[in-house]
Amino acid sequence: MENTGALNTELFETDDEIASLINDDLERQNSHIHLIASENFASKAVMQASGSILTNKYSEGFPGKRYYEGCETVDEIEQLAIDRACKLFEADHANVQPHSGSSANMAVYLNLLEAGDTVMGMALDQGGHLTHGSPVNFSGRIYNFVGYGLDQDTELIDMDKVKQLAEETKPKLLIAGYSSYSQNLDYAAFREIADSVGAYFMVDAAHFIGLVAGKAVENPMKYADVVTATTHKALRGPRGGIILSTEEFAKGVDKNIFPGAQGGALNNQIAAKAVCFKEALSTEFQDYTKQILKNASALSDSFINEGLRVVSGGTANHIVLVDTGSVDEELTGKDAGTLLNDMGITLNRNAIPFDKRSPFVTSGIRMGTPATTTCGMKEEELTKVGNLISEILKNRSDENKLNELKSEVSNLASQFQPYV
Ligand code: DSN
Repeated sequence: MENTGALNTELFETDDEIASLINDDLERQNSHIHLIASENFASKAVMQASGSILTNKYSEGFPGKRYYEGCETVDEIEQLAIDRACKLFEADHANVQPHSGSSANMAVYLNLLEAGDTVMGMALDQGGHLTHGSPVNFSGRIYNFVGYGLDQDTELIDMDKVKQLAEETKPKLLIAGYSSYSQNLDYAAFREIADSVGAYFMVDAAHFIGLVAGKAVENPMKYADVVTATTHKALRGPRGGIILSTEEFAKGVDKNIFPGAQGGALNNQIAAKAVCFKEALSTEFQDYTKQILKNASALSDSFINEGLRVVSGGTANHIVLVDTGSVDEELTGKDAGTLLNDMGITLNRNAIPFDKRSPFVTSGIRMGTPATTTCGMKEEELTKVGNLISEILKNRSDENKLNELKSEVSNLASQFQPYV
């Protein structure tokens, strides 16, 4: 990548504490192998738009209908972002203002539901997301969420059980989407279930919208009323959210982002989203997303060959979830994650389905391949990364061996830096 990530001197002159802390993180980003499934490295073009003078403009409203004067340019920018998103995702309508995936989901709930309504989503401890009804999140506090999960043997979503639960609970909204599930979703079956109980159907595509953009996986927009997503994961854009919908829901979505859930739009982030949509419309991006999938398969196979247990038997997307109990029963996700980070491999602890440990401790580690793929790694390197992780976890009490493995990690990371 032609992207040094280096800072301008102004920041050092104004605030050398923050400037040098940013440089510390640049060093961390450049020296580790990054496997957090929801992270990626944005291009310099995206970061330039995000750090631009557009941060100075207020623009409550939408292009052509603002509550402030002087919005001529930001109108053009937002319209470009909308048009590119509609083209990229074959959607009737796009709202590019959500500050995050959580605000995108909030706006959709505000549009489709009343407080107390029943909603079905994937339970957080089975692979769902905080905003799909966790009791400590606004979603679980305001709405009556019913969680579906995985079959205990196959660790796959059991669509018969989803159907049965929908018939019993009659949700007003059915949500498909995950933050730690490594298989594809059966949108046609979800749609049929939603229709059979008179529910709206929403897909939270935050994790895999980049794969959709690159045409590496099916486009949920063909089935859903509304698709929400973030732009900073596999899509490789700036931190933020997006809502795609059919024409029928367009006005409701817009009204519930502004004034419903948010105030002024972040014009710098919207410009950066427009840049990332342009990048994602390229054939290079399509190749990139196909490589993400190949890399995830290589990583998963590597664990299986090392005798580790990969949840749901492998991966069909960018995520690989490993049961740390398959290294040894005492090894928690927390301890594995901490040790690996010290060794230069960054990933996160994650609950495995039917986990007996708390979400802060867990019995699993979650990995994803978007970031390593951005850095140019291919199947050979991801196989190596899987071997290194397995070796580190198996030899975690052997200091000499760990020192040896740490230099192997450092050597590999130095050949695939995001910002050089
Ligand atoms: N918390 C994010 C993740 O890491 O999957 C999803 O929003």
